[in-house]
Amino acid sequence: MDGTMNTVYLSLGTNTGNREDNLKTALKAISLLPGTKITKESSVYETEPWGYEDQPMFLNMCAEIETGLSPHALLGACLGIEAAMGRTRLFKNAPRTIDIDILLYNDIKTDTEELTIPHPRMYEREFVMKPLEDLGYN
Ligand code: PH2
Ligand code: MG
Ligand code: MG
Repeated sequence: MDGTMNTVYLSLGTNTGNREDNLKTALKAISLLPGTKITKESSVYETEPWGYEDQPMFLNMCAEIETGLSPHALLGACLGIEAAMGRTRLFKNAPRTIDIDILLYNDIKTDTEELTIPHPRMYEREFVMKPLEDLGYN
């Protein structure tokens, strides 16, 4: 980290356990990451499961953060928070305590095996685009 701050948009989703608490716990953990602060939070939306439909309703929201972490460091941090919150990955689109996805990172484009920015499916997902609008993105 060299002191440069970057503007990042994150998507959060949860559909098991106490979903409100899961969002709060995840936001708190994000705010405690090195060189990171949360600058905007969207409203929280209850949404129908997309992709794999036979599972509980989600709560979704987006957050804008300022961070000195690189895209890959931030990805590692988000996966670490997911794991610490008990996230398991039984199958694609399975129910989860928390999913934290990097949507946008400044205006960079990157496409590696671990990380694609902008998030490749964000524009087709109402549960992402609606909360993102709350943050002034359009
Ligand atoms: N996340 C998915 C797949 N389907 N559906 C809703 N409603 N909300 C999500 O966050 C979500 C989903 C994959 O990450
Ligand atoms: Mg996701
Ligand atoms: Mg994810």
